[in-house]
Amino acid sequence: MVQKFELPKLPYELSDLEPVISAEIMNLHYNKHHKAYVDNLNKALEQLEQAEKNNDVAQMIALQSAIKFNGGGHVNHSIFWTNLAPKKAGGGTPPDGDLTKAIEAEWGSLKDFIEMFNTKTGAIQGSGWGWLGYCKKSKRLKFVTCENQDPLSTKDLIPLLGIDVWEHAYYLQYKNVRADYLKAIWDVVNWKNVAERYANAQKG
Ligand code: MN3
Repeated sequence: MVQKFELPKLPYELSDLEPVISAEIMNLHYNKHHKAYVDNLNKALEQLEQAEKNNDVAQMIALQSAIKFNGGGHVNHSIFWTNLAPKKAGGGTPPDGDLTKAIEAEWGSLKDFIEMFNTKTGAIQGSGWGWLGYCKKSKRLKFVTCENQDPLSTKDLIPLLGIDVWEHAYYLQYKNVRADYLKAIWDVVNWKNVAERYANAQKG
């Protein structure tokens, strides 16, 4: 029997990111959308196990896109929840130390970084994510966008900070104005978590 994946515990209450992200959005996003990625990943992995038992290569290949989509969705959202924090828990407090220096080295200032991040993430056509990642080969920070639920591992980067711009992440509150959601979300970015991820990414 393959290991079942589970919905990770949310590190704060559904209403704690208000007013930036409403409790209603958080409830649907976490309890419905993320839960569905977890359930569908588990289902696809069970089917894969069966296909392997049956030596059914065609079925193994057919399952790859479901595994990529739902596995990516699970991985991405698990990072996203920890990339955010309520204001009272330090959300929005700018980073310091190594991460700040690295951001300044690539983009000049934190303000310029956020402006670049929002412009490029705002321009994603359809559903996707904007990501700050770490490239082990060049030992540098990189910004990339990903379509659908493609995880950052598909770009050979270690994920540090991801912002979900699927409509389910903002539409109930910001309607069609993705730019307003992107402008507001930095008030609940958990830079401490991003800095920890950066420190870990540089190790080993
Ligand atoms: Mn989402």
